[in-house]
Amino acid sequence: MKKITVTSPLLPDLDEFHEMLKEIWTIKWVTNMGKFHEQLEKALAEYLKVPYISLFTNGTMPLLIALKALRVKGEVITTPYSFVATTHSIWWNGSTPVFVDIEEETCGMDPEKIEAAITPRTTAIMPVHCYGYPVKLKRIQEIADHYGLKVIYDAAHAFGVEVGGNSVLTAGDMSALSFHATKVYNTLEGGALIVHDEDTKKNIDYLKNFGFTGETEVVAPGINCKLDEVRCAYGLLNLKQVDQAIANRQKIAGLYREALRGVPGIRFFDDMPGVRHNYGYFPVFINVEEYGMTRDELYFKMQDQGVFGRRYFYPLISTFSTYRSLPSSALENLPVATKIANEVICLPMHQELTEEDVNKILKLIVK
Ligand code: T4K
Repeated sequence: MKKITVTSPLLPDLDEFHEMLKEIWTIKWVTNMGKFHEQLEKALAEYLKVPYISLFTNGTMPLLIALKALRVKGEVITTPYSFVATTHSIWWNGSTPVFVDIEEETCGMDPEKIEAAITPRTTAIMPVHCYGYPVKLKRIQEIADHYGLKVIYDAAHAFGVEVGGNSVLTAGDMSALSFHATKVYNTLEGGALIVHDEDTKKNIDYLKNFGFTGETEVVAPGINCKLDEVRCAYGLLNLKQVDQAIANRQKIAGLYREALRGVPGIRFFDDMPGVRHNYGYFPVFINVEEYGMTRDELYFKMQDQGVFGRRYFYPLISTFSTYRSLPSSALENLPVATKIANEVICLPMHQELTEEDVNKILKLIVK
């Protein structure tokens, strides 16, 4: 039986990649901000319509480096409905995560829950553009400005997402991207931090390279999270085909929506007005009473037939042992996130899915 997985990596043409590898082998400059690193930063800044970008070895380290660079301490308000790396970055920074609930319409942090979570120790907010759906940027910024808080967006899912023609990545103080193999755009492993000015970019570049500003000068206790030349070359090639990949994904989203609209007990997201989506994920939410089957019954029934969706994001981060004793992890504080985590299945969604695959998946869902 053919296995249909939730995602499949976008891979560059092997011959073209080989040509670039030959060049790297000739030059023998394989890491530490070489030619392809410089080219990829430039190309991505242009593609993403952002002024300054710094590449990283994955999408977790830019979150941590953002917290360090902005000297965030104390408590950081965040969402329990995400990949665990979001909260882990706060923990690694030595800060306390404070969870607030999400809103059903985007699965992002509910801005109206933020103020009640602010204490004298609060210094920052870390929302997530979950599935690439932008959170309420304006409202979050208003609250942050009012209370003097930093905003670091976990934009791991938001590659290429635009609101009103502007990149969603320019919101807040900094935004972190993931270029993991499972993402719309990937460099195998990789990531980036988007910042607003040259000085901050310089600082971030120092921090990701041990704090070195030159051969003999170290200005800060930096760490090593650089992206090597091989992955930068791979990333340059993938950038050429990411628009086509997004277009293919958009077509699949259209097929899913057409077939699932009106099916009792199945909810899904439509495009948001004025937003350029990247179709990274296609979550559906199962209402057991109306659908007549639990989320897990459907999830495992699909697996039995070779269809491997994923329950992103179940369980909630706030239920993991490291975090469950935090006061903000209390279930009554997170009713919407708890409900959504029990309803969600991300259906297979990637550039290579065929109509036949999609029909097979839909047959299992639409009774
Ligand atoms: N913030 C958010 C909101 C995130 O979602 C993530 C990562 C991060 C921060 C941190 O960014 P990174 O430091 O990871 O760059 C995956 C990814 O590993 C993770 O990057 C991602 N979020 C998360 C949502 O999903 P898993 O444990 O579900 O991956 P895995 O290995 O089970 O793969 C899922 C499916 O993808 C497989 O069933 C098949 C397919 N696959 C996967 C890989 C690795 C392939 O076909 N080929 C592959 O090479 O976490």
